[in-house]
Amino acid sequence: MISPATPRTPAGVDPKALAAVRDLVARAERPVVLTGAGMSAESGVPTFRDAQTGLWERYSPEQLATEEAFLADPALVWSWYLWRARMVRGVEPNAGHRAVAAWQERVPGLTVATQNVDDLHERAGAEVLAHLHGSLFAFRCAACDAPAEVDVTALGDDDAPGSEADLEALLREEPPVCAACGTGRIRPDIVWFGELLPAAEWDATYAALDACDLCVVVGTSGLVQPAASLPFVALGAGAPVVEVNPDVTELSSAVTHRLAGPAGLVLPAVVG
Ligand code: BV8
Repeated sequence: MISPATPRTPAGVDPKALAAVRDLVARAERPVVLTGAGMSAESGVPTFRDAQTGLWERYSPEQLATEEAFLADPALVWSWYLWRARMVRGVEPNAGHRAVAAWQERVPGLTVATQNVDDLHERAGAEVLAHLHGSLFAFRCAACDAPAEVDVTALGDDDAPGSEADLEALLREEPPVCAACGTGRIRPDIVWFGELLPAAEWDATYAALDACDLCVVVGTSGLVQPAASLPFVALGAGAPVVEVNPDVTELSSAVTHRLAGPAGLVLPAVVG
């Protein structure tokens, strides 16, 4: 007879590893959940590994997510970010986001730090300590750094946010001129490749990992530095590190337990 407390083991996940991780979760008082693009994949937000779709397929994120690209073609980069922001507004948090929020509700000492620039953790009810790479919904002046308000839902035609027609409408958008200095262009408050991560977010995440009693890393390929090195802070502090990812990654050989499945299935089974 399976007790109701025993969750079904998601396909591909080692039952023994799942049981060990459930035990660690039950005992953790200061867990840290580190998330990457795979956390939002089941919500319909493409990861960086996914091939770009539609009009974007001829560009790579590494090309567009740079200051050089923005200076070379402000309208192209600006419309890519507006389109992504509107696309995120058109999707919902998944069961993985909801499981993290439920866990934090149960264990207030739980910290969430994410590489993701979407707001799906927050929309699932979780409090996020750090967006290590910024947010699709924050903007600032490229010249004077003054923060700027941009209502992404007001832009584009009334086509479905994130659709091709929506994108076509946005492609004609030029980034606005800064109202504070009158010269700079408004850019996303996002960390582009070649740019430093925000020191406060980095320091807070580092400190949380140095003091944690469990680290769960979800949906990251572990390729982009310096965020990819963060799980090693937890390992160095003697905490177990659990990876939730259907694929083997740069981190897989170093973690304590690997749960080889999608966040939306594995996290509810882990958090229970
Ligand atoms: C820095 C915001 C230094 C943008 C992002 C040359 C010049 C300068 C720097 C470098 C250089 N060469 C290398 C570097 C360092 C560079 C870097 O690491 N490059 C990589 C490509 C090698 N890093 C930087 O540039 C960083 N800054 O180094 O500054 C410096 C020093 C001095 C002076 C000045 C500067 C800045 C890096 C931040 C870049 N910005 N995001 C935007 O979003 O538009 S990074 C971006 O890519 C994401 O935020 C994320 O961090 C990363 C993608 O990684 P993942 O999140 O892991 O996503 P990915 O698609 O890779 O993987 C998804 C995973 O999910 C997969 O494993 C998949 O299996 C899994 N998955 C899929 N489905 C699911 C799932 N998992 C669970 N459930 C599922 N359902």
